[in-house]
Amino acid sequence: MELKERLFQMTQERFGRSPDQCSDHQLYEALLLMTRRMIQDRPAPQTGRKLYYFSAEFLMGKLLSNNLLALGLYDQVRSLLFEMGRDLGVIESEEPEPSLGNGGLGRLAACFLDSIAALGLPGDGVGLNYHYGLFHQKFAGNKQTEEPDPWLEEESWLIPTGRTFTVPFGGFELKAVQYDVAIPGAGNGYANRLHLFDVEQPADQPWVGIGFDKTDIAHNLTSFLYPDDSDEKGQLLRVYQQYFMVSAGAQLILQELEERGYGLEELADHVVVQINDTHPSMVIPELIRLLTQRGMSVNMAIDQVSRTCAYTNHTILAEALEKWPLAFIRKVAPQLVPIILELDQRVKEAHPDPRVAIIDGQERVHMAHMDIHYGFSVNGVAALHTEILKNSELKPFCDLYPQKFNNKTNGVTFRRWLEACDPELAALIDDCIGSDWRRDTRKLEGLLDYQNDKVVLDRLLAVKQGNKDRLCRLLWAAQGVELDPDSVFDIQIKRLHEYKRQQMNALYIIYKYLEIKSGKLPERPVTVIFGAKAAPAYVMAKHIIHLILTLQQLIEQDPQVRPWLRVAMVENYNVTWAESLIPACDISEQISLASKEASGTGNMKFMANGAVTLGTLDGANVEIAQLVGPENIYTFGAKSDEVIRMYAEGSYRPLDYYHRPGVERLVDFLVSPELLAIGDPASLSVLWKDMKSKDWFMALLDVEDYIAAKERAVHDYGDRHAWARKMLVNIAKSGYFSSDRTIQQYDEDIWHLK
Ligand code: 26Q
Repeated sequence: MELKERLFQMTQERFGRSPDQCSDHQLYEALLLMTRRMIQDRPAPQTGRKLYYFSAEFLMGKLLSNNLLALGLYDQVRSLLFEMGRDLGVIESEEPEPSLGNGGLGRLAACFLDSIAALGLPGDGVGLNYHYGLFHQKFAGNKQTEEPDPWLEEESWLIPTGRTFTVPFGGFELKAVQYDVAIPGAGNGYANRLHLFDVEQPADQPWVGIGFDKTDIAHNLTSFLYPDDSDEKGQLLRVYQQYFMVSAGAQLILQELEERGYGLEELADHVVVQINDTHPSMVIPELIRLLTQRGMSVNMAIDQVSRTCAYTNHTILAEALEKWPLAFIRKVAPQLVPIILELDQRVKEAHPDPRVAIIDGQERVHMAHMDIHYGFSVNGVAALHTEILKNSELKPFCDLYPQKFNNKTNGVTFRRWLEACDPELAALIDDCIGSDWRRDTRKLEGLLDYQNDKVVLDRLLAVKQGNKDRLCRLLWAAQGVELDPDSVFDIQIKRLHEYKRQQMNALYIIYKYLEIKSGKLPERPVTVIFGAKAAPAYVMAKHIIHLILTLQQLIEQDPQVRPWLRVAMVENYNVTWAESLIPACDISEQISLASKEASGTGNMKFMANGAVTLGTLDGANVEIAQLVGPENIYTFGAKSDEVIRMYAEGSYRPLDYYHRPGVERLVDFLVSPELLAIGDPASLSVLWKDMKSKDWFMALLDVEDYIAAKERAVHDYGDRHAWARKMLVNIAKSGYFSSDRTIQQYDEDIWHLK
């Protein structure tokens, strides 16, 4: 059927009117229904083994344009709408963004699903259908406030499946209702699925004042996504969520195994489970429970499950490694306790070293330890991260099982993060090297031939300028913030965390401000842009947001500084904002304390869109630096081994750095009369004291080097062709960071799906 007819039929069926009589939202809904039907009929790839990617988070972003692109219909739909005097961009903006993730780990899961389907591999996601995504962030009085973030509408990408599973909890049971989101493979006829489980009777209005009833599990289990590990409230509900997800998922696996005609004793031959950080780790004892319940011996069940499950570690921050009190598990899922005790007992018998025990002396269950002992693969997410796991954080385990440890450097899907979000850049690349790079991003290296082609370099600069202009219009429309599109756009967008060091970026702003105030005008104007949500209970992160917003206001009000330095913080930073911010970026801020950022994935997206990285040698920045060479990246700061040594010795003293001549005035500005006049004195002084006395993530150690590196970048920006060459080399070398490559490596080394 013709596309036009399909759309007509859909609007008639749904709204009893023709497309041209529909509102933007009705048109969006009609396109959603049309696209959903087209992909839900697609077959799943069939091969020997099937992957189940278990994750508490899938940060999918909007799906309409993504799915139209995968179907190869995007241009056709756009022209069709254009003929009707409508704009696909406007229609797309009607789509609510499902924010079912905190940040990197959740977005990685979404990129992976896209790549698995595009490679024609059989792999489904397993997660939860949270009714409210991560909170909606607002700014009021230069502080973050949180509001509920409902994303489900009458029509969404969810497909009811009619499947349910009974999940037994201590003292009661709940039905898990399965919804699916179809994941089309770009350029092939396949579709995989994201299975999202929900309770049968979700609460309509889970909000009670600013909190909600965390004990009403039956109605609230899927209400909220947990804001990351720094939020310590509702831990028990978190355990209920985790068990609900893995129990339903494990039952689904065994049901599908049977449907495919295999016996339970063939589980490991036909199924692989990837455990995305420790949030789904209870899938291991749950699968063992289900297998033994169905008559398998304990030994055989443990063997099967150990050959089925693989674990990915995303952090070395000790506080983010999950250790649940055994008492929590006894309350939530008592049937798992004997199994976990048995698993722990076997470990203790084989390995008396208390560092590798599953249950520690305080009766806490170390989820990662269970994964490592009873999984067949443990991977880190960037080369440096994996080395740190092997040589320090998880060394005792690596000594036991060296063959289990492997690296899979993260990647991102270029279909969303270049083709869709930066179509003009994609078209320019096509003009230079043809469109093969869209299927194989390593072909982007062909761009290296154009390093001295002034015409191409000028076009590259023009594309960037267009993206900056567009971002300015968006920010003006959304927040009434007016930016100078001719300034250098320096962007740091990621969750607010002390280790990511947004506070160090704030010290740069203060440096620049003081320079301008003292009459030293910079070479060119700089705009520092932030986007970041702080976990509601993460007090220090909120102080840092307050500092940034207060600096923004101070500078806005100062006609002497404003022409040279601007600060903007995007409200409610999410995937959709990232899609506009990343293409508009000149300098990509990746400034975590070396050793702390497992990989980073924003760094890869920026690089692919022609931003130049300003970063520490941390996470995947190390690999970026190796690929582009020192000419095309600005690195600074302490190296990971120095940092690890300082932590081990406890030898870092922030006061030693605070007293350096250039540093003290920056830190003290936090409690200067200018800033105290507009900011919250209590908040600013807490931050000030912390920076001088604790500075756990060593911002003062690196700040001088950071400022120098940033000033060099801002200076180099002035030689437009030399800068464009750096942009070009970054794009050309970014192909390595495609999640298609990452997934191929997972398949070759871990999954063996073919
Ligand atoms: C844990 C316990 C209770 C509640 C929440 C959590 C929790 C939730 C989310 C713990 C951690 C997370 C998220 C971690 C995360 O996003 N890690 C990032 O993963 C990316 C993908 O591998 C990496 O690129 C980033 O470096 C890493 O920080």
